[in-house]
Amino acid sequence: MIRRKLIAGNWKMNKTAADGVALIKDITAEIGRLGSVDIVVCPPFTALESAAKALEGQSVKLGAQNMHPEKSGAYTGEVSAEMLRSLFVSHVILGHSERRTYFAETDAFINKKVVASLANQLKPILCVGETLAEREAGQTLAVVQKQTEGGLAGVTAEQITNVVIAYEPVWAIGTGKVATTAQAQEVHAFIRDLLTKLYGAPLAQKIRILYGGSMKPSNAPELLAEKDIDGGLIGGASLEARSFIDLVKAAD
Ligand code: 3PY
Repeated sequence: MIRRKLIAGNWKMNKTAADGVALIKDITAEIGRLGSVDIVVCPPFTALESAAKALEGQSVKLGAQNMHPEKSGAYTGEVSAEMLRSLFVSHVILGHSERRTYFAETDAFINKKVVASLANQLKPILCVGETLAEREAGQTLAVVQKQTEGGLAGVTAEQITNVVIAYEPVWAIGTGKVATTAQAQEVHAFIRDLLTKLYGAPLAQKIRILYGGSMKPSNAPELLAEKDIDGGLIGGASLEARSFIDLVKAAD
């Protein structure tokens, strides 16, 4: 089963709207129509509208970094799936470890967002991953299982191929430390097995599992060569056109 590789840039809290447009122009000038890799950029909310305009007619897709599960209401500072759809957003990162850690997001809350995103035709990029303490305590697979099953509760077989999973070991995020290829592949294969148990092999083989955590052009080719690593969720290296383009090319 051939899965198209997906490279998604998580800009986090970086780039004004104008900076975002400039970066998108540099990226699309070189790889806007690359046919063999799916590409998503995820700017902050404030840059989504201008990013959507800059992406018109391009094959690069637009993602958001978060959303609230409710449709509307008294949720100061939050943004709904419908609001994202109105800006031509197609993907949304959910359950990133920074949201789990700094904003105390639980699996149950993340699951509500996953369900709401799918109900609104958004493709969730569900992030899972263990902390260093959990890895050292031998809990990696148990943590990843709990987060994956928790995040996917209620997601149907009809919906599951619209979900992207991102395995992001927390100890590799923003630290410059990368999981070895073997460490990453072990967890990706474990997630694929779990998806097989939950949804059956034919569907599990279609689901993309990205690696995230200090992925950059120098380590990408080795990681992307692994059988269950279907792309990357890219932090720092997505903020600069050259490194993001090189990552996309590594996935080509
Ligand atoms: C990183 O690589 O730093 C990320 O957190 C990607 O989401």
